[in-house]
Amino acid sequence: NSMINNRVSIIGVPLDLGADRRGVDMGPSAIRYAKVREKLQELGYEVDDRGDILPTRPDSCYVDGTKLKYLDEIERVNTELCHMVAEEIGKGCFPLILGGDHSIAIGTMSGVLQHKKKLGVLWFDAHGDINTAETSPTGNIHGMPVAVSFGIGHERLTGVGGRGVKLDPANFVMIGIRDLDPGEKVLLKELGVTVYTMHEIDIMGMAKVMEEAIALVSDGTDGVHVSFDMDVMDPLHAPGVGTPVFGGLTYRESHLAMELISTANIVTSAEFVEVNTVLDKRNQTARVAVALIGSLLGERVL
Ligand code: B3U
Ligand code: MN
Ligand code: MN
Repeated sequence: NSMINNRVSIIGVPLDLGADRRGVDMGPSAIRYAKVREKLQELGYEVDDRGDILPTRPDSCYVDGTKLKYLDEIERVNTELCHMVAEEIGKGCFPLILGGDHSIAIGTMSGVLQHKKKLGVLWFDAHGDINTAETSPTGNIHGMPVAVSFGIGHERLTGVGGRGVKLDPANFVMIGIRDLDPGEKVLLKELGVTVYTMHEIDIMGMAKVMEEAIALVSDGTDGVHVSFDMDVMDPLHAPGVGTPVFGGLTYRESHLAMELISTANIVTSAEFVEVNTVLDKRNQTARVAVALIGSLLGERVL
């Protein structure tokens, strides 16, 4: 797989403030317990586990008179993550980020953007994560990283990694969506983001969806990031997530998607987020995440 360097750097981000709910802070540990390093080594990668970026737990939730929760600490952690991701890519390593809640995509994507100015993104999620302070029903920042990556949102978040380079909605594709807030629907249409909801997946099948999605994110881009929120999967297959939504991807559809991305040879960074160990069953969701990471990075049955 030529797009993927044979060196993978693992970065854990045990942040749960963006979800305002305990449990996802143990995601990186759970995924390590499920032997992510061993899986990657089996596949022939040289793995450097850079450890965790450690958040602190502030006792005040609100700052600056905004309705965004834990803005200070989320900005700080994402700024550190941004630098670390940029550093690993600079060394020629493939960054694999383990969450943590999905607000960490702010740091991951701004870090990748330091090197790949025309980045394509495949966003797997039950949710759109494209809220702003105005549209968010919760004030939870894990529902906002997509907006932030387009330069829309609180300046302390859009400022992570510098104001200059942002993502182009034309190269941003969402897959598996089935729960959008009213303001998110408006913004998605306004920006022209391509969204494959569960409806399209049911009608077209995952193979066709991925064929189109891969074409869109590779067209004129210099890299592709895969952001995988475990809640894109059906709760039957991934019960350990903070906000489960019925009617999601099966185990097989998820694997097929990862295998097709791997075969297309386009991926340059990835993150797996929202594993909630408190709600999980015998670490099932973390084990599924590791299996998907394997498929994304080249594992095949035969
Ligand atoms: N859209 C809602 C709920 C939500 C978003 N992401 C997750 N849940 N995991 C919000 O809070 O923005
Ligand atoms: Mn998400
Ligand atoms: Mn989600």
